[in-house]
Amino acid sequence: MAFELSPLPSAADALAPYMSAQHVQIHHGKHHAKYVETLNTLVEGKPEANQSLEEIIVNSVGKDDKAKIFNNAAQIWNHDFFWLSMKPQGGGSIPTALEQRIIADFGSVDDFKAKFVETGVAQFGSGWVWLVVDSSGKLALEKTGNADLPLAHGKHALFTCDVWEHAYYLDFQNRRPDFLKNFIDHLVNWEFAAERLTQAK
Ligand code: MN3
Repeated sequence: MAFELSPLPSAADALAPYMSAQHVQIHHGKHHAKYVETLNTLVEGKPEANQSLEEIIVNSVGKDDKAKIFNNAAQIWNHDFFWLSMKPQGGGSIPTALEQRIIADFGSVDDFKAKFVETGVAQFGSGWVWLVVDSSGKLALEKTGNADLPLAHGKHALFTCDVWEHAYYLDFQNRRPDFLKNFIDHLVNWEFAAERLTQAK
């Protein structure tokens, strides 16, 4: 049983003009697909071939001899989650239950958005920025390096944004802050995040 590249939740041009079709095609069809291809090579004939991505991630995190398997499995999970974290006509109004939690934990929606951009900019080098439910049950913004993800540390994510350079260079060149602001204002799928919040333990 081989891992497969998950299809995009909407057409490659559906996020334009905020994320170009050319970017989506390369990011999904080349970068994301490559992690799937590599993981299938790495797990061939091994117990991991019959495990879910989540099982592989949890079982391989922090193990030096499993680093390649962790990195590729985690990057598949991260990208699957990233595509689900965006939608056409994204951004905009936030479902009430989630908005109330954001206001309670960040002060205001504007403060939350500013902190999201700040957190993504603060990730030095490749990584991801996440809205998570932390161990005390509060919403928190977190950054992770390279392939690392909240799931590997027992945390529940509501959405993510890719801050690897390949995620923004084609549309935004070196302007990571502009890419992050564009994501939170025009791309983020608040309904998906609100649904994830209802699934938090
Ligand atoms: Mn990426």
